[in-house]
Amino acid sequence: MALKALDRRFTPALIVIDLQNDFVSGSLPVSGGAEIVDTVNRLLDLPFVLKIATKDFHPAKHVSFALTHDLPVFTKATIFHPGDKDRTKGLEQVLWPAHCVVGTNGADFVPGLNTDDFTAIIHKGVDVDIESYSAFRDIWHYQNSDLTRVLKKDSVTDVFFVGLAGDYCVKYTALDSVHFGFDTWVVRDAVRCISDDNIAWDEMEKKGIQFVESAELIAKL
Ligand code: VGL
Ligand code: ZN
Repeated sequence: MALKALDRRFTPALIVIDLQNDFVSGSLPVSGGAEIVDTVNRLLDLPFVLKIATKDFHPAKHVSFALTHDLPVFTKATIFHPGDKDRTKGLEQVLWPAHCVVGTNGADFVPGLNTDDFTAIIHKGVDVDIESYSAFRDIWHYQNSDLTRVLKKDSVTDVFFVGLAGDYCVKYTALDSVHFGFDTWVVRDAVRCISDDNIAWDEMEKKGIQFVESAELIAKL
């Protein structure tokens, strides 16, 4: 067993989820979001094989915005995929304040984030009528992004997640990372959640996501 552990390929990638102005100081601020930027920068100095960023990147009247439906923010509504002609695959989702609109400052990376070494930037939620929390695929799983291919091309074995928000885009991307066959880690002190409960952590742990602190990772990589 020990030998097997030694033989094991370990090709780590870092994925920085949605460290954008709107999630830190803009229309959908995640409490404590600004605190993780230094930690993320320290992790970006480590020898990850790939350093990938994601951006939430919505058109002005995106389906996930409350104003698109003339409803109050943070209400829940059943959203249907445009290709779902029978209306069987509707999913209940939160309607958000408008955020990360293409071409606005809210969609930009937060100031201070070291963006120099990103090998790819994955944009999500770019179609007006399709919502995507995960950087791998939309909420209905109609379409996959490039992310799996990008990771497999470099034979990535382990994916480490940091960023915002822990209970939405980090969680759903990490769950999909498990689904697509990667050993999946969330760097606990480099993530902040919208809701302050621990439901997201429990759900991730049950589904095979592992947790690590940035200091452990810095000591090991
Ligand atoms: C996110 C809500 C809406 C996130 C994105 O990045 O976690 N949350 N869009
Ligand atoms: Zn969004």
